[in-house]
Amino acid sequence: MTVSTTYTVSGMTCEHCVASVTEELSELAGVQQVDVQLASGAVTVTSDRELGTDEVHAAVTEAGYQLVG
Ligand SMILES: [Cu+2]
Repeated sequence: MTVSTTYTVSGMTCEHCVASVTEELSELAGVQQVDVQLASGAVTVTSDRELGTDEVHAAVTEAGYQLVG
């Protein structure tokens, strides 16, 4: 199965932020692709399983940003 979920992350201001969020989310088990739109804060994560909001929240927090939706 393939699941794509779009989250909203606040606090990202540049490509370095995008790279940090992408790196942390990519480390979650089963994640295949992470697409970040810097302007809107939309982060789409594609994975081979359903991700828990808690683990996504933890990864975004670890990167230094806020999961707001
Ligand atoms: Cu930045």
